[in-house]
Amino acid sequence: MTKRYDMVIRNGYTVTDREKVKQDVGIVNGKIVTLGEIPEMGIREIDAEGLLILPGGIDAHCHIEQKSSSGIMTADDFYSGSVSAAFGGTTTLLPFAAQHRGQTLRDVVDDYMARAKPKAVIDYGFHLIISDASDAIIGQELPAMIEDGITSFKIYMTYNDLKLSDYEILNVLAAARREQAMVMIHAENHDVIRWITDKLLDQGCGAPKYHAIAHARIAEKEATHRAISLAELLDTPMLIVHVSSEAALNEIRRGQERGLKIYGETCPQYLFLTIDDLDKDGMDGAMFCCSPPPRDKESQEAIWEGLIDGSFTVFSSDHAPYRYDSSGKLAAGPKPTFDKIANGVPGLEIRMPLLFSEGVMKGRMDIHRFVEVTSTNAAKTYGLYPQKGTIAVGSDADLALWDTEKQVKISASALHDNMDYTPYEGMVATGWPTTVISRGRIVIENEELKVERGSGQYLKRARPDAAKPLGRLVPEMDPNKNFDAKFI
Ligand code: DUC
Ligand code: ZN
Ligand code: ZN
Repeated sequence: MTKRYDMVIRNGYTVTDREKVKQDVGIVNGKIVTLGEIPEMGIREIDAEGLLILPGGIDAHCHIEQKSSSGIMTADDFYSGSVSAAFGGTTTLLPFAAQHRGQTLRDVVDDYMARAKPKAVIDYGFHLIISDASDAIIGQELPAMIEDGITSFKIYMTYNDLKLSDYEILNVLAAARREQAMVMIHAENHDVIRWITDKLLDQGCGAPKYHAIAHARIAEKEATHRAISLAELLDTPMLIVHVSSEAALNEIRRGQERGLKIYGETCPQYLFLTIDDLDKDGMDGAMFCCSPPPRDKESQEAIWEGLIDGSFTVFSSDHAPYRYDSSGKLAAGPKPTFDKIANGVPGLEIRMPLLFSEGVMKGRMDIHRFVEVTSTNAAKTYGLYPQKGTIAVGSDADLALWDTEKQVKISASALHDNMDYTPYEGMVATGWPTTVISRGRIVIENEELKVERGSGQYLKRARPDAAKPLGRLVPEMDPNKNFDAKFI
């Protein structure tokens, strides 16, 4: 007798952003086709007794096989990166396809596609990083990329080789509004950072901890305020990435309170690390240098609050893995000044388990909110919902079966990325995904990888609803009536 289901998962509780239900999950051809009681047997039967069945995570901000603007390659390629993500319960990756000035967007995307296709073990899409905002790029190339399913892109307000001027940002926002793409922005004031850096170096203050002084909170707050103002002028939705401080978070809240489509993202490093980590012996603080930097205990609390109260939309890893050796953090020499240390920390694999452990298991965060910030909202924000990000009939069978009692001591040697350290060494996570399923394929089981290289699929994304402008602006400015009119 032919079996109707490829897989049936029984005896577990499914958990979405809305509800927790004891029900079976029936899967055919990689899709969820039945939820409820399933009398028939599946070709593959999974017993989820005692486990929670969550949507697979979506990591919407990670740097994989990406060369930094100073030419340093991340330690993870699409194989090690995707394997590591899967071991931590993530089933979809949205890394960056990063344009270096002078490159066409088409070349950039082709290049990243060619790297990812033979290696990724879970599904993936790309955001673009746009460093060249010339008319040709913004006017012609970008619309073609959006049409091809890359419906979000990141721009920078800092870094010499990436930074756009406010004028250029406005051009980019106008294009995003027209094309209904989501703009992600790295909001730090470049000149503030540069000025403080120069003063610190003049005084001989080059140790890693000064990275956090140079990347002052005020630089993040000012740029966040300015970015939101520019988005408000053009009525364009915008997502502020990797928010580290209460001051920047409050700017986001104020924008949201004014009814703007402003979204915020935060990351594990702002919940679990502080500036004290950058002040470790010798150069060890380099392992914790990322931008914006981890702040203090009070900032951690404020960031937790924003995650719990709904101010943040997504929780991403910002995995930017540079090894603690001459290929990565110490590429500029054995004792570089802080401004020469590659920015970034790894976090693909620990992103969900640490938040689950410290948030859900310790009673700070509701499990539905956990699902929302680690999966559902990313799908909605980036045009993947309801294919990804939920457990529903018709959705991809991307699932993580969590054992809430499993304890794991985090260590670099046990993680599956290609790093030689983890900033979270020694932390103990309670709760870990033990079986991870992507499009009905078992990816991780019994602590083993079960799929082949290159079995992940590229995701052509829709234009996100979240990227639709509010459409409430005066279309043309009448200077005699309203000198403050907004327009495009
Ligand atoms: N910005 C990122 O998004 N990731 C790593 C470093 C940075 O500045
Ligand atoms: Zn950034
Ligand atoms: Zn990043």
